[in-house]
Amino acid sequence: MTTLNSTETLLHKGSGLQVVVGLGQSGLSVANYLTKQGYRVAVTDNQSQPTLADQLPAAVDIRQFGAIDAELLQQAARIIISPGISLDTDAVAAARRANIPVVSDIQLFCEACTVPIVAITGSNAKSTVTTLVGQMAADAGVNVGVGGNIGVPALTLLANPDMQLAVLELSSFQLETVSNLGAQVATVLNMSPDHLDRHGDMLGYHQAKHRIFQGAKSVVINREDALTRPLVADNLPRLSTGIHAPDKGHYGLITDPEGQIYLARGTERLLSADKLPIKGRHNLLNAQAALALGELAGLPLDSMLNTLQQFTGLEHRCQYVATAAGIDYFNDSKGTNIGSTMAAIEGLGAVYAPKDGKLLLILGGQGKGQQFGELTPFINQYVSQVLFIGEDAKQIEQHLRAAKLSDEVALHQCQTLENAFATIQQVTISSLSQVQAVLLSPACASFDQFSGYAARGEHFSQLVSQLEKGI
Ligand code: UMA
Ligand code: ADP
Repeated sequence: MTTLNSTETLLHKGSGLQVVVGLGQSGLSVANYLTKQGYRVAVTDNQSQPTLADQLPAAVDIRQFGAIDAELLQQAARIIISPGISLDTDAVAAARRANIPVVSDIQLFCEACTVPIVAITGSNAKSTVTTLVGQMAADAGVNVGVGGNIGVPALTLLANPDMQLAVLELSSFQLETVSNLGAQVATVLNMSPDHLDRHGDMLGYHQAKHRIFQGAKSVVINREDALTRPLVADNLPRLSTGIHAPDKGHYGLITDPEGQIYLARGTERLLSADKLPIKGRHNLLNAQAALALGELAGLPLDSMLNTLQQFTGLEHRCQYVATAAGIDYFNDSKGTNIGSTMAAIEGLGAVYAPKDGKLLLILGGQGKGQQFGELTPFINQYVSQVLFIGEDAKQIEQHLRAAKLSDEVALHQCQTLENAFATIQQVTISSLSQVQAVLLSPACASFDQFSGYAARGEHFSQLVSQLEKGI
């Protein structure tokens, strides 16, 4: 570890010291990228021994771990902040007050990237649509890089010299420090409350998300959600998606007299919905978004329609796990905000509730400042039992009760997933419960009890398999 003395400080300021704040995946990619560019790079992280420290290039000789080093930040020519770290963190806020530029890895990426970018954000469906567009491009023979919030730091895509197209999933955390992204096509897929603890309120969250449109050459808009509409010039090429019959050239759904639903472009029926392996109304919107983004990125329609017929969806997103004692179990651990949980309840409710079956919903974790009362109408319609787990369980129960929850919905405080499974056994032993499906869709982050949503989903699946085996 090195600390800077005052002479070094001057030297570094003059030569443009780049300070990387946070040594997770993105921080490591930034350190690698900037040292290769010949910059002097320093890294600081709250943890005293970040696990990725031994992967840092040797050229990074300033490593301040154990706290984010405010003095080091004051000596930066530029700060590259990791998405998990708030701009309000004391040391970062002080550096901003001193007019030191603070950017994300995505800013470095868009400044260096020479190929068209498909930029995707939204409260939900980002990973699904990003993966789909990436697959559509690959199936069409395009050398495509897929990265960003999806778990592949964007800068690592630049290692591919043959890349022809970059498809980026972007979070509000990554976007809040990005200017002039200049995407070939950009979209905000949908907007529902999320990360309000970081952005303060819906306005702050909306402003961060809409930075994705800066410098965009074309846009995709969700007609069902006014908050996705960008403030851009009227003559900017645009395509829209929605659940109703579309205008000429736009995407939507057409229902024939027999009730069969089709993905449509204008009056043209493209594909019958039952040909899509991914199910539910929300996935019909996701498929349209991928088609519209692909079209504006120059991908051929026929090839994209073939991809859609092969795409089976991602793990932990309303994923069927197993049937135990006649009850179907679904893992929607990636349902980490109320918008995604609404979509999951509606999607499964449409399948189970008409058969007189009611859903059992497992909810809870870290609530991120959301208003859980907004879930109540969906719960009243489709759910008979709610089991709460995690840090904010009590608060979530209070929100539901305060929002006209039906007396017919039973509530259980369980704290952990293990306890929830004990409760499931007690509840479902009675035939009166009518529960036909159990849905883990927590509407919350998982970090109070798990290393992430994937670990939470895997734990859920393990508990289901124990139930199946009667353990
Ligand atoms: N750290 C601090 N101080 C803090 C918070 C974190 O020092 O106050 C340090 C931690 O000790 C750790 C490092 O910062 O060493 C972690 O950085 P990070 O949280 O930014 O995580 P990365 O590993 O860099 O991963 C990030 C994204 N993480 C977040 O936005 C929280 C990943 O998205 C993304 O895949 C990755 O960059 C590559 O681009 C994950 C995510 O949870 C999947 N995203 C959120 C979401 O989808 O809801 C936005
Ligand atoms: P993200 O990357 O934005 O978190 P994912 O594709 O991983 O998006 O899906 C996250 C959650 O959102 C899943 O639980 C999924 O069931 C739900 N979801 C998928 N598509 C939509 C949609 N169009 N609207 C609302 N929720 C959705």
